[in-house]
Amino acid sequence: MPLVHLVGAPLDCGKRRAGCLMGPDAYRTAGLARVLEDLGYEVTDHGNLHAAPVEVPDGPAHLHALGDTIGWTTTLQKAAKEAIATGFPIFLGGDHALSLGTATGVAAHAKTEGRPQFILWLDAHADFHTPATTESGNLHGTPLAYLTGQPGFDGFPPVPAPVPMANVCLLGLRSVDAAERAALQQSEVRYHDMRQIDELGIAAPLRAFLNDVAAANGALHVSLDVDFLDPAVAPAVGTTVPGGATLREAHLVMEILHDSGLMTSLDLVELNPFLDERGRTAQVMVDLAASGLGRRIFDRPTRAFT
Ligand code: NNH
Ligand code: MN
Ligand code: MN
Ligand code: MN
Repeated sequence: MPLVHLVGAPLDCGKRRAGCLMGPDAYRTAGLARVLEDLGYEVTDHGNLHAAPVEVPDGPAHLHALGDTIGWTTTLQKAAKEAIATGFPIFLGGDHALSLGTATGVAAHAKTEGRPQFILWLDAHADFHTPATTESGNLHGTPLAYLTGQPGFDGFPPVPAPVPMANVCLLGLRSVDAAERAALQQSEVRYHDMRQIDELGIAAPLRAFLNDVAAANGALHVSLDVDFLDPAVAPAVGTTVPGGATLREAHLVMEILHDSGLMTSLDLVELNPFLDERGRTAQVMVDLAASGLGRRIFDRPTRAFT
């Protein structure tokens, strides 16, 4: 059993609506460490990090909290690289700008091991803007462009090991801006929107991706945005989009991930406890993490068909 590192990243700079800074403590309150210990893991909680100080660059005026976001990226890239060297890191967000640092940090580690990095992005949104294309100016909408090495991230730390587009898979899409849509359609990124999930089920596209991760002996970073889920099951997020994954679809993804043995790191992002209802979204996210790390209803259900 690998050591699990809980890394609190209470960043709230990736968008304007405040509250994600309470995310790490909501996961702790919902019992994440205990749930993982019950599964047999040794768990180390590293507490909450804070952003490295940076001189605020004169970025384009439309970008929100550029300096803070660069500081967090610097901090998290280093923390991720360190944590993954000795265990399985779970990064407790914080908004999705967190992945600018975590995903590039774990990819840097994979490079030192000579393994290709793969990314599974579970999200209603594509997060494939560059600072030049984002209309909102919210940098939580940009990590996939950064980690794949797209230009335009002036002032950010260089990406030590850009992830090839073909190694990225998005599941759950239902809110994609025009610039992202155009860029995705021209790229080798794999993307599966909710319509495709409705038609194929969620397991088929996931398994196809995991086959490629396994064939390449890849490392797999999974980034789970609360809004991947339907707002009826996960209301505590600033950017709810109806028509999302059901609770069981999300658990099935996490269960298949664990069975695959391929997942090497995990982000839990965009939880805004200020918007939650009696902690239920925090609890859903903790339960999903538990499924991803091996919690099962039964080890071996009775065979359904003979
Ligand atoms: N695409 C929009 C933007 O760039 C929304 C991004 N919001 C998210 N991403 N919650 O997961 O502002
Ligand atoms: Mn390693
Ligand atoms: Mn996101
Ligand atoms: Mn989202």
